[in-house]
Amino acid sequence: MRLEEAVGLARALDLKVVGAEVARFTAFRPSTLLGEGTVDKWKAFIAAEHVEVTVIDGPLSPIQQRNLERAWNCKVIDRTGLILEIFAARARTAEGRLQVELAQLMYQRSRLVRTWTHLERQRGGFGFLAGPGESQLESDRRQLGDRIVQLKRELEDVRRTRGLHRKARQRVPYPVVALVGYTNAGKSTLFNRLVEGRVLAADMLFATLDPTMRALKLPSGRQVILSDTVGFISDLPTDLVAAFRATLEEVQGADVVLHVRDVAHPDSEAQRRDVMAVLGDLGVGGQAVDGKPAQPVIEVLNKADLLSATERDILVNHAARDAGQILVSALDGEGCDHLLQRLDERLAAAREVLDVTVGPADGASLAWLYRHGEVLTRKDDEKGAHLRVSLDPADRARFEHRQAGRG
Ligand SMILES: Nc1nc2c(ncn2[C@@H]2O[C@H](COP(=O)(O)OP(=O)(O)O)[C@@H](O)[C@H]2O)c(=O)[nH]1
Ligand SMILES: [Mg+2]
Repeated sequence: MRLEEAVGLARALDLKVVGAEVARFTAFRPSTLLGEGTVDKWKAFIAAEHVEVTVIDGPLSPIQQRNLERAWNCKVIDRTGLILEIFAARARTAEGRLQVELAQLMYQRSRLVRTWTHLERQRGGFGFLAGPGESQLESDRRQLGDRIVQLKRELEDVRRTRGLHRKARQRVPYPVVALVGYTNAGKSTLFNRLVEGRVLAADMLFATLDPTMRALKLPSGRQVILSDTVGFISDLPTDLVAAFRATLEEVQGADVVLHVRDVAHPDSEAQRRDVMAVLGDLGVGGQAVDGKPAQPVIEVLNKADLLSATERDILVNHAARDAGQILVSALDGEGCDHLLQRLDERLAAAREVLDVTVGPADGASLAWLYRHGEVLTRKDDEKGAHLRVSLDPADRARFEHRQAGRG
């Protein structure tokens, strides 16, 4: 399972995985971590397959990393390095990006320190032997330190102005549906399955900007943006927790959250609790925050195709009694149409009814309301059109923002 997760993480970075194996080692090797036989075996494989990156799913010291890179003649990264790469590629908000950069710098700094201690030990503590190597490290370390201080300051600024994110959200033209869940739960497979054949022209915009966002049309004709997120990772190194949470910040702005679960996974229940706890901390799902109702969370019970008949019956029964759960298989498509319908219902249920007057000269606003909402009643007079409309909360906020911009 752990190996599968590591492969999943590598795939999240769009790396093509050509080989994966659990290495057992009997003795601790400070120089290369792995035993000589293992290093040689992989050296042949790496050369034959033209491997460009090797991931060691555990911590590597800088020395071990360098020695393995030399032995294998390819880039070698460890678990923390890999996770940081994923976060860096996926952080979307300003805060997320800063938080990830901060974690990266701290990681680099810890490695510099370790290299330095190592050199010092070799020198046996004779200060006068300090060579150019040391001063280079010293200055690298100082530069990193300066940048870290600066980043922390920027982060505070960003946090102070966090309310501005809401404005950014109002600019998104459709309700946002975010996929969350553990790595390997099947988020990306479901993402691709759901958008299959339903990609919109407007999607071109997102396709070029960001492959993890897609516009799609629900059965009712309602358009939404589906957003894949960074997955939860088991045994996340503690230094990376803040960076991980920052990558989930976009979920706070979502209109509906799809919590994708691998129900065939032995730790499925524990994973569910982890995800719900973190979402709760972020103010997603559960109770209303600041008078704003928390967005609905739909639990997507994925990998139905892997269940035994008995397990399946149990979950089918559960899901039948709970509108918040749906059994699907992203792999064979089972339940996916049902899921899209459920999404439609959730978005419709959240609709708000409001009364607005649109001036006679404001044809654009009128057209906007007809396009995004459902006009329930309309009366026209010399002041303009008086409408009663039902709108998604997200659209209502966008409409108000739009009107404020005009006023
Ligand atoms: N059997 C089965 N495998 C699935 C299903 N959904 C995803 N997978 C597999 O699970 C692995 C992880 O899927 P992926 O979508 O990358 O997970 P993510 O990390 O949550 O994005 C891949 O090997 C998928 O082929 C499913 O419904 N059934
Ligand atoms: Mg994925």
